[in-house]
Amino acid sequence: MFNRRKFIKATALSTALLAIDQKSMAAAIPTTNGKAVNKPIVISTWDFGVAANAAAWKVLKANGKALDAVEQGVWVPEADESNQSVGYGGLPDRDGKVTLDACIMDELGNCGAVLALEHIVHPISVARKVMEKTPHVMLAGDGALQFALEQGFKKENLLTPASEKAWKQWLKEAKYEPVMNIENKLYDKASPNKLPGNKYNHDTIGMIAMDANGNLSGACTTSGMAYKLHGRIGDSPIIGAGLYIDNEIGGATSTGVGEEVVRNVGSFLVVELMRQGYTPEAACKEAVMRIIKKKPETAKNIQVGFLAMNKKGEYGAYAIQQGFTYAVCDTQKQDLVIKGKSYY
Ligand code: SD4
Repeated sequence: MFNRRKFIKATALSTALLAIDQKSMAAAIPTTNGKAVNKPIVISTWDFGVAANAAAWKVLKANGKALDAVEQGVWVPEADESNQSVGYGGLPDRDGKVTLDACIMDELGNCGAVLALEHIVHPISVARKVMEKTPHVMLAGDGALQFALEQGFKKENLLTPASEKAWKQWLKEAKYEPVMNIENKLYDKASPNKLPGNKYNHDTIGMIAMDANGNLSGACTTSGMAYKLHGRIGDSPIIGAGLYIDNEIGGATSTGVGEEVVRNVGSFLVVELMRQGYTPEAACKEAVMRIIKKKPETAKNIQVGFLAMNKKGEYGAYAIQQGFTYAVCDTQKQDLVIKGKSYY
């Protein structure tokens, strides 16, 4: 039956589509249901995602694979010593050791992870080797380091003078509980909990890319929560928690207090919600609401943010606290930073 409202909506949509410029039309390939797919595209957590996306974009625009894009994208913050929450220069645990967590997942559901890896600047590449060269998914601690060295990675000191100084300052009070992801609420105020000399308290990079062939991959890498207990693992290297990719549906990644993400298997949840028809932002919001519902008092003082993309190249995010940003790079715009919506 003819439905007038649907017809008007459809006409408006075609007019809007016509308005898309030539450049983006070249990249927009219609799907079977007639909707244009926004690809290639890469998104990643926080402002520092812009530089990471730029490196990933080089791969994507040359028709490279999403898997290579996400690996090379997150190399940027991993190697950036001014970034004290990822890779080289990351803040150490309470024993002064920089221990890194990372995972990677491709369009076939292959994945690899390293947990509490020390001395290697690019844990994401070790995670990729675990995925490609072993029958396993995760390697931890000394075993992960041994494997990395066998694969030819160089052993380096990751504790920079700035991070060592911040740790020594922290040791003066050395509260048993590490200061968790308190974000802008406490962090921006002159608070006794403020971590000294530390621009990035905790921020993990999570990245999701879709290449020109429409295949998705993701990467997630972090030095984890500053001054954590030695051996503590967060959500970032856990497939399903810090990252999840399903090439039929989309991908999701997380940042914030890893324990709460693990408890709710956050990224898997977001992807499953998208499977049920949720938009990326609505799926992220629902995953955040689960955390808040289970622990309303805890949630008031912590940050968790989810970022997701579906197979149409639509994306969205949602966080508990304000201040969560993410970076987007597609054919339209290469350095977009978006403020994620939040509960508080
Ligand atoms: C962790 N989720 O280790 C990481 C830290 C982080 O933004 O993402 N902070 O729990």
